[in-house]
Amino acid sequence: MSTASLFTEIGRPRVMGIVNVTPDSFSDGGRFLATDDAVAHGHELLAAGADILDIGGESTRPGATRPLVAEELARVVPVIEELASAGAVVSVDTMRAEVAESAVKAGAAIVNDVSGGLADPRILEVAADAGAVFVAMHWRAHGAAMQSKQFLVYADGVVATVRAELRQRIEAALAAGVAPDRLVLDPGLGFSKTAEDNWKLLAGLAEIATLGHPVLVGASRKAFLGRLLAGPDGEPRPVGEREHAHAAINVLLAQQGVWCTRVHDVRATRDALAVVERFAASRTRHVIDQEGPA
Ligand code: PMM
Repeated sequence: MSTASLFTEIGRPRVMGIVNVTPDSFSDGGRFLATDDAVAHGHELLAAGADILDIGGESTRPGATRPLVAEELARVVPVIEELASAGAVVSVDTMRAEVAESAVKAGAAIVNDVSGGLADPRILEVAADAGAVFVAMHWRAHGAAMQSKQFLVYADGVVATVRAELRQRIEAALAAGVAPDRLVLDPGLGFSKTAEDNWKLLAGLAEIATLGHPVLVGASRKAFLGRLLAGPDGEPRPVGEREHAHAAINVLLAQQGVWCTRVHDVRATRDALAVVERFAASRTRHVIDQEGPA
């Protein structure tokens, strides 16, 4: 698939299925650390209707320690090679230029950098030279520090500040040669954000979209959903029991014209989006029946 066709209108958000080849990701760490398990999981996600597979070898959870470059490469490159050669549209979830470089050589069409090019600025040139799509997420600090007080300050309100900081990432990406039609923005839910910030960003996606690039959102299984669904004892709902709420989030994302939703459970997401698509078709018919064809 050409990268340009990734942006044609299909009436619903693209679904990016997550393949975490890590020992310590917050929801599925350790489950797909072996290459064969990760590849098999990728095939399951494709069969469930994933449009894109996002393959990552570094956990970005708060407090995580970073793997060595060699470890990250050994985790992701063989998985990308196998899935890309099987025809999947592959994204690499990395903050490192060196990993992105090997990933695009192995067949990745998308570089998904949660730091938006801040952690290792050369990654922007790597994406540009490869003609890859670049996902620039809003980010302020690595796992160990990201939820500390200083990184939770949004002087102009979270939506306006995230928008302004993403605009700087756009400028950096374009200056490095990333094509404007290959640049995607992500508000970075949970990354130096409180639960309240995440909800404000979800409500303010239209403002992010006014920057003129497609928007990707990753809400799947995140802590703000666990907190929303906390029991009477105040304990957050466990990670594996947040999917119904996430289905509702996917409906909201579709209604706001989001380009892509990054998810663990592809089947549940596609089911929710099927409802949105069917409803939209029915509403169009209803309008035509009432008003006649244009
Ligand atoms: N979240 C995580 C990892 N990578 N990439 C993008 N673009 N957006 C996100 O919100 C995002 C990401 C953390 O979640 P995980 O540990 O389940 O992968």
